[in-house]
Amino acid sequence: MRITKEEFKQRLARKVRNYYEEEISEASNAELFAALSAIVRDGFAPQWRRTRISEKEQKQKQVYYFSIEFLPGTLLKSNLLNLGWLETVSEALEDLGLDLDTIATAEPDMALGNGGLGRLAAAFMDSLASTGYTGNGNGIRYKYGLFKQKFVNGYQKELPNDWLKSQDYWEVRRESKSVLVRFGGQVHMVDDNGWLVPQYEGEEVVRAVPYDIAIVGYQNGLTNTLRLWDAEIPPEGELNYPTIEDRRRIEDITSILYPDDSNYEGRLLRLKQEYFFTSAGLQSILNYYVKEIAKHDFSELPNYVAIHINDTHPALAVAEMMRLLVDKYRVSWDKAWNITVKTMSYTNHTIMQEALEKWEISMMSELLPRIMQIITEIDRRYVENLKNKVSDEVIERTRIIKDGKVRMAHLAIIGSHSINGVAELHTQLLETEVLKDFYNLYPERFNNKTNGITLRRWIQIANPDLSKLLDKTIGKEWRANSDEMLNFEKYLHNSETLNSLKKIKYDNKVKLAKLIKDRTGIIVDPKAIFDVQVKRLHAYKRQTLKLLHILHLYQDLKAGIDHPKRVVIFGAKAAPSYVFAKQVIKVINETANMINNDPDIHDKLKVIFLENYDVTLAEKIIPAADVSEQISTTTKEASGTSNMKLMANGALTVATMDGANIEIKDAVGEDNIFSFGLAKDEVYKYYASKSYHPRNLYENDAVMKRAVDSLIDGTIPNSNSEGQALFNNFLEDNEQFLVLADFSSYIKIQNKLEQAWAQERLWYQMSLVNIAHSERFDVDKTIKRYAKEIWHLNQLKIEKTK
Ligand code: Z16
Repeated sequence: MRITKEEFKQRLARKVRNYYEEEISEASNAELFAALSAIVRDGFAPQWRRTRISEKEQKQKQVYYFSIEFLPGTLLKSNLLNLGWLETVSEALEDLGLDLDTIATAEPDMALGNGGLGRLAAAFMDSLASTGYTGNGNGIRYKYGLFKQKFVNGYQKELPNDWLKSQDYWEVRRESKSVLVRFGGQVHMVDDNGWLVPQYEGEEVVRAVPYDIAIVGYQNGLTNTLRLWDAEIPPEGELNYPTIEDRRRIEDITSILYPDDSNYEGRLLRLKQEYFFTSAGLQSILNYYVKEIAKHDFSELPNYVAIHINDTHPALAVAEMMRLLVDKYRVSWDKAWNITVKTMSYTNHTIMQEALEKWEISMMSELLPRIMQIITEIDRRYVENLKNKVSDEVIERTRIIKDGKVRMAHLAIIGSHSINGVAELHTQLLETEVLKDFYNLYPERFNNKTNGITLRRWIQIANPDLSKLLDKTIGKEWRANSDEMLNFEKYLHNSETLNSLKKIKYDNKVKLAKLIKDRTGIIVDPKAIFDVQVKRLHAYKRQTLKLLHILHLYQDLKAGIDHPKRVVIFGAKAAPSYVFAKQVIKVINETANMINNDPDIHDKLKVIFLENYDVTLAEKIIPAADVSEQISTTTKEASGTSNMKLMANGALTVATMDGANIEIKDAVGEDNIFSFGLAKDEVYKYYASKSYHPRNLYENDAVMKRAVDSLIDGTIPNSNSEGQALFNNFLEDNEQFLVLADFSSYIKIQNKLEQAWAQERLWYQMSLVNIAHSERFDVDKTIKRYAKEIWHLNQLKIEKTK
């Protein structure tokens, strides 16, 4: 549905009058946002309804993406873009003396995720709709999103993120679709006409109420649904006279997002959350199937429904599906198992041991007695089936239950027909190292799906000037079809284009410099190299290596050795309980303070650690980056996705050959990336032979020693104990992230980068190549592979709106 400027202005005036009895000129920014978002909702409502009707008519197979995190950020501009209204609305507002970007600041950032995994889930939602598939999200409507980060004396402090305070403008509560989820109590199996069915006693009943969020496809008339569940007291009759305590316990289930990225916490409440949204989602899928598709013939289920398990948090879906099929719908175990495996697929996002979920049997039996029985039976049959086919060792290594614990990854693998990693190297490591027993058992289940990013958000919305340059050079087609971006490479020797690229980057840097000034009071020179590392704070991501480089540069400058001007920009939240990560934050903040205030340094080097890195802040930092730091210990970063966003915005990557960095290098060629560090085999050799002795490196390298010593010799003020902690960590025998092993290689590549920076034309040529080849990481390509190779979906036939 197209809109004209005049129509829009009329609608806006009407909304503001209806809602607030005001004229546009009197409305506050928050009021303007409320009115504008209402107009957008009215805009997609007809196509949301039409999509739902078409689904019922065409009965196409649908995917349900189960994820404990979704991290969409803000939706106003992305909905405007996807409706095809962005330009018109932006210009109309300008006519009225208003500014869309200002109005957009009133929208709270929907931070229902920690980092890469949650952001990927949100990108997949946007992409499923934009590529024309019917895909549904299934997750949790957390009352509090990921904490807001503040620095107090250089220490991280966490504040609650009360994003619903101002109401959510995009969600629709659908009480009629509520279901009940049961926890605890006792279960007895009783005979009912020859079928053993569970009888529950003393369990707690929770009402799951869905809130649906529209996911508007990119100018294609399709709108999908992201369904987030809220936990509430069940209606009268289910629970007699709930006390305040009962109410609190139930509402707690969807109260907070666990703030750990790639780290597992064995809390009961987390297990409750996992079962809550998994059970609610499956019940609502089966309700729909019974009503709209095939009554009680479940053998057809895999032809209509694909369920994706995003990491192991929703892995209970395997057992819950069995429970519903066997107990509720009375399908035989073998048939139900066959249906379950054909329906489920699973993505692994990490090889880090500490991230793997293992729930105590005792905890699971108490909270989910029937589910624990079912898992025990799945495990028993798994062992039984493999007896005499493979060695007992393989069975013990792969079975679900081991040492009193339920291994969730094993449940997901055994219960799914597809298991994928998120980058080529990661999948290869799953097959040959981490999951090699499973790979030998089920080689056909394993496949790779390299992650992607939505170029709609990261180029079209975040970098409008770059978008216009692409339009001008290669035409507008790239906005719908990213293959076209490869044509940008034809402009490699076009001076005008290279100059435009330089100007666009400079303008974006000026804007970011203003933000930095406003938030920190620090003035940075937009002509300096903007060197960016934005991601969660984690030892394996090695913000520490960047810190050592900063200390090295500082010491060089103090000693009269010159370097080009550089502004190092960090954005990173640490999990609140992650002590080492918080120590790193403190040391970086104190180092920044020291350098930024040292008159000898002037503005040769600045270190800026921006508070509260989230999607909204990413949209401001990434378009202004010259350098992208992707320096994880090789083998540890499953994929990474900030690497892709930065590349798409023309930043040059400094990269270890880890995760998707390898594929970035493949795409741009080795001359257009700065790669360094240990290779995968060298890392594994160190691990296998336990022969990494960082103290030897430190004693024999004066440059390294100088940088590392500055952590403990009083150079950096106010961080003695934290500096000492980092120092001890670096020098620990067999330190697992190999920071010092990569130090000199890192310094060398940074020197090479400085030389490239001095050759301006060359730099922007490299930048241009990176932009052109970011098409390889367009999430639409990733989603099409999932749709074709894992979910077996067909596109919904829907009329494109005029
Ligand atoms: C997460 O964000 C990731 C892995 C994980 O086990 C848990 C969480 Cl919350 C990240 C990976 O670290 C990152 O490499 C990857 O790009 C991202 O998931 C999406 O696949």
